[in-house]
Amino acid sequence: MTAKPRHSRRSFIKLSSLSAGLLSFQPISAFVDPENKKPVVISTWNNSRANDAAWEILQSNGYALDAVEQGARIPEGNPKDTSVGYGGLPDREGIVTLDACIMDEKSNCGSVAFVQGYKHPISIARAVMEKTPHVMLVGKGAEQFAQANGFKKENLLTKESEKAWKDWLKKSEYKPYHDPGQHDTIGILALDINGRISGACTTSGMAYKMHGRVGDSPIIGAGLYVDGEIGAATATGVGEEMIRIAGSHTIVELMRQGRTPQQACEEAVMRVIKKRGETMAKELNVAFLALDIQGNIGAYSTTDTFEYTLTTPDHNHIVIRSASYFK
Ligand code: SD4
Repeated sequence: MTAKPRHSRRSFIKLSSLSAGLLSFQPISAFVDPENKKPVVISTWNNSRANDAAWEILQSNGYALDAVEQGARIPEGNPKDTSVGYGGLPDREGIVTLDACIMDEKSNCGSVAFVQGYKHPISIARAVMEKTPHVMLVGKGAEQFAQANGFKKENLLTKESEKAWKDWLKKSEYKPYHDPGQHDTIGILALDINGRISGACTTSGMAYKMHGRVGDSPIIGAGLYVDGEIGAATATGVGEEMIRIAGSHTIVELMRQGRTPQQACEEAVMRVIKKRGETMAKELNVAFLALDIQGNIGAYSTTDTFEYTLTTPDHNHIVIRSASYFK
């Protein structure tokens, strides 16, 4: 009797040809587990470079937590990404304030909010998780902690973002919806070859928000939730709506009750629509991603502008348009 091959040649060919020139992969047999769809990384929007960074860790049998942190750092460091980290659009006073959180399969979690002058809040959040008895630090306290832990303080307002803010000031009109061209907040979920699941979420928040406003992204249960026995969920869009329904936690609990990741995302979006009414919900970009510990994924949004990036042994950094309630 011949043993069933654990790894298909098809996976190998697809992965190596699609990834040529992007990354140097280890032999596929070192990490692919097609029967369990592991490893897998999924992130909000077109975040292929973030998935690349995460995949580099996952493909060498690395830890999902390291993968999501390294993935999240990519848009944080990219000045062209105006929704995250360096280059993020400021609040209405012209100040860039950042929010982030991270969570592992054992429900260890860390979060920072309303942080100014540090490019990588996701790594500060991880340090909060690993080095303090707390889950969340905000504002000056988070900045003091960052400084004490060797994070470099720098100016995050790029010339482009400053100009965009000055243009915005002419009308100073804050619309409670998110312009599709303007968001790339990253929520990133990963399942490693050993079945450990983790997530990270990082943002500069809604452009031109009130000074001091914090959205869903650093709130455990709203912008991100992970349960090592069930799966994980993350969110992007108008954070007030995710907070209102504790969106990411809701999705994980729905999966615990037997919904697929897709069904759970759809139910969470429907809850937002029910609470806000169709007329208002049509203006609100709210999107969820979910991943269960078997490697099944789900994605759903209110409006039809949401995309996500998926990387598995069979799908290398493909950007997929999500299903949505409003077409
Ligand atoms: C927030 N959810 O601060 C974030 C914004 C976002 O893409 O997702 N932007 O509400």
